[in-house]
Amino acid sequence: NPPKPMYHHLHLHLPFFFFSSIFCLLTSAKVIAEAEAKAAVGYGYNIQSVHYDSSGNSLTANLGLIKSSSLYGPDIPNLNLHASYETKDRLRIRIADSKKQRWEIPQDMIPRQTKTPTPHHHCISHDLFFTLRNTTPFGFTVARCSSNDVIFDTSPHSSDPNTFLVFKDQYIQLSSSLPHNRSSIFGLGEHTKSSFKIIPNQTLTLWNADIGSVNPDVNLYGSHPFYLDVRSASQAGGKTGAGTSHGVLPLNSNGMDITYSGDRITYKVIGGIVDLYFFAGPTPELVVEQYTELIGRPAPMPYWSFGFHQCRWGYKNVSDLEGVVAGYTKAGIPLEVMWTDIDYMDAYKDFTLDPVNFPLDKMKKFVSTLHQNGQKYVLILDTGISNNDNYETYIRGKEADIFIKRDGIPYLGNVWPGDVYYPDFAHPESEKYWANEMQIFQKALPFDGLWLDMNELSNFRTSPPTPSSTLDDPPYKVNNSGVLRPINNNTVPASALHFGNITEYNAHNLYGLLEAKATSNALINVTGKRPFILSRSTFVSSGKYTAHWTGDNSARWSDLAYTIPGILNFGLFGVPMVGADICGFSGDTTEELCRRWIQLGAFYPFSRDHSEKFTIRQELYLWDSVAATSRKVLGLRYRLLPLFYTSMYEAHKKGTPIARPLFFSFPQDITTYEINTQFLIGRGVMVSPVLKPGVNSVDAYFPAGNWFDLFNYSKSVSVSSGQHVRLDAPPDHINVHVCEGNILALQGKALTTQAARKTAFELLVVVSSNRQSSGEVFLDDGEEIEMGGEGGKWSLVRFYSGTENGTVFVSSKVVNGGFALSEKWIIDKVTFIGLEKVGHGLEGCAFNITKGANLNANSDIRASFDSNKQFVTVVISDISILIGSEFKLELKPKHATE
Ligand code: MIG
Repeated sequence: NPPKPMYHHLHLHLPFFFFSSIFCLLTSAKVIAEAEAKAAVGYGYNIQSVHYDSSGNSLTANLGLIKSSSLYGPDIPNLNLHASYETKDRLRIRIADSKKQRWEIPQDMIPRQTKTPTPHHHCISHDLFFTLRNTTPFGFTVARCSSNDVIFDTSPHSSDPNTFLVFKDQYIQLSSSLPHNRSSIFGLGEHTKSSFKIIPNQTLTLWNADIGSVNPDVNLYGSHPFYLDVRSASQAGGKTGAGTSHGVLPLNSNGMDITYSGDRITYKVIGGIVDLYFFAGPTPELVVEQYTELIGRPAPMPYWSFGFHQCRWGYKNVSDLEGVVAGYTKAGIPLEVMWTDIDYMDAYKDFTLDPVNFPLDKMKKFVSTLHQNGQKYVLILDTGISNNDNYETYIRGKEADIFIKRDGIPYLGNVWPGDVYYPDFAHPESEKYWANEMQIFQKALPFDGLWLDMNELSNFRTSPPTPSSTLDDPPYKVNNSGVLRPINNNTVPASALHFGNITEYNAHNLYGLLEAKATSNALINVTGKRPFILSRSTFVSSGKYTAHWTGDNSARWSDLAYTIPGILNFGLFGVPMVGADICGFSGDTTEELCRRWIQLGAFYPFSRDHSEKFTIRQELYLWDSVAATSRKVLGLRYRLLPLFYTSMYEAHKKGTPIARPLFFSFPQDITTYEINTQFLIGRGVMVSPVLKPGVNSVDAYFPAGNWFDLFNYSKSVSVSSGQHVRLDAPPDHINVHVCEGNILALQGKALTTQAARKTAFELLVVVSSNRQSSGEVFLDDGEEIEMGGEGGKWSLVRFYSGTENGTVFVSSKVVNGGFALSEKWIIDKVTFIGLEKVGHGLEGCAFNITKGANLNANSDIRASFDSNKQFVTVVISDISILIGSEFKLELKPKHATE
């Protein structure tokens, strides 16, 4: 065994970096001999020189290769490492070839916010510190000043070359140890997972592919190399409190395998550079805020898109569509948006209509009727443009010369229309082309949103590799679809070229992002409204442009459960508007599965029923029990629309997901890190679905506090510390609870969001004995391009509740009241729940509005006990308070009962 290396820290003049040197007799010869005995992937690098920037913000080191190895191609001999504090919460470590420019995601594809850094003082304005270790080979660590907790540690194990930095043209390896048992990591998608927390001993592959999400653990449609690391309290007397969180993003678009063992994470990437960003947190919420500050905040979604959507592959014709819409109306189930899949097209050509089954005149009438009824219409677009000389969209594309090329000519793929060419969204002219096609079609048929499918890119043809190219068949093979399929399998070959000679090899994972970006810009230009786009393929920053659904799941109970980790992951990735095909895509669903699925799906941020052609029909009105439960759960969803929409606003401003893991609100409760079957909407509404057949109860985890059933306020769960509780979940019921400390602005049930928005607000004040309750509501017209932008027409109202001199109150602060006042929105009901019996047993209490006006003279007040006689509910109804002006309402005890 080699002697243990000893480190000593050398304090430099600029105090924020430590520089450590190895101090031992370990000979490099011995290390190399051992490495050779293993797979000789690489021998690492040594530090040759270090330069500190005078501002104290950054450090540059020159690295030299110790010895070359031949596996996966020649090593790059000289590297340049640059570590810098970009903001007070963000550290960046970039390692690149010091001689030659390599592929990096261009700024115009993903604009990174680059501020001129102001001098940062190590461990004063920053909580992260970077240490370069002058070992053989070299390594670096990132640690937290406040606790000394090491969050990333690339120190090589001299006997294990798999821990060394390797940097070749088509193979980059970077490895960090992680503290055993103290680090819970989330993210690294897109994969179908039964566990939200990433389980040790697996390889997570990122290479966008048209692989159904029914397949667990393999690479799917999108790539997000970001992870969130939530630490449990350190045992060894350290200062890390449970829930202390940070984020790590290797910003790289190339294919990669990420292996995770529990105490080590290793990236094996087939191109680009090392461009690592660390986000200091220290709460999960702050990590996502800092991450989306870098990559861009989520796009606002139109208000209507929070309504319920119905889709199916295989609708036969316009009367089939009309029948579905009528079915919903007749059953009294909300339907906001009707969709058409590829069936509407003429021979699967984008921007065309099947003249027989979906003729223009009938479609126009259909869409105009939807619009008259306050409903919307969304249609699908596939990426491949049919190679057909009579097809104008193709002719214009050919003339604009914007198709992806290979060997100097447009590359011919094959998808639904047969042979196709793919628009190159890296081409500066492609957006104009795309917008023009959209404009022509929009004029003919005023659709409200677009669904972008097959953009991985999907190709029914697998073209043979070009023999001379190392791109089509790289030396290191990522674990494509779990079976080492060639990267060219069913996609555009890696040797194909985008504008500016960008290879498909490098830009493959970016296609869906670039298409969504072009589509978003085009829609804004064409409609002048806030766009709604649903994209299957995504990458880092896609949330700036699009919503996402988890793709082709199956009508099985396992897939119902997978949807929760899937949706929570996209929240972390900055794509908060996300859902899964309700009732299951492939395979025949059942009444029971569909019933349980709509109970859960009613609370997905994006709520859409969708199914595959040739499966049985699964519209919600088809079974009486599904219809009944749909009315109930979608009824609650529509009452909660202001919460969904206000959460959208929060996501847009700060990146905070709409559907959140429990640990976002309860980071110190380490049990929440393991929860895969429940989630929160916003801060305090918890959804605990049934995910198994034949059961009438659910074991739900409740973090400490008082929780109230949102369907029936008098049913409560109180736990003084986190606890699993068995709840009744009869066939028609899903458990949805609100936690003490929250104030929700609810509206009335309705069949469309437009109708729901015309109802008065109910303020639900969930009183807390140990803290103030609060909440907020954001209101605008739901479709202006900006959300909460300067000069926009919007309102934001915050609510507070607490106790003053034994009197419970609720009051508001209005940030911007004009819009709400112009809409004359009122609160006609204030409900207090969770009042403690003692002191507030308030039969016969009174209320008083001490600020703001009650426009109604006939107000009513009633108090009641909950079913355990533990809490009191007080309902003040028939009041009329303008939501856009500040008010204060006090509850006056007359005499306590019991
Ligand atoms: O090759 O358009 O994920 O939602 O129904 C299948 C037909 C293409 C895949 C999508 C799915 C959609 C289907 N599409």
